[in-house]
Amino acid sequence: MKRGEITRVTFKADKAGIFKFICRKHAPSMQADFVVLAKAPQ
Ligand SMILES: [Cu+2]
Repeated sequence: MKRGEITRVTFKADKAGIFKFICRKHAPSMQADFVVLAKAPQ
């Protein structure tokens, strides 16, 4: 992804958990967590 641009990405979130993603250019100050919730029981 490029700075300042809106980008669309797709992925398969098939595992619940907290996943860290970082900006390589500004690591370690620019990072975030991506949270995938478990599927609700049906
Ligand atoms: Cu950055």
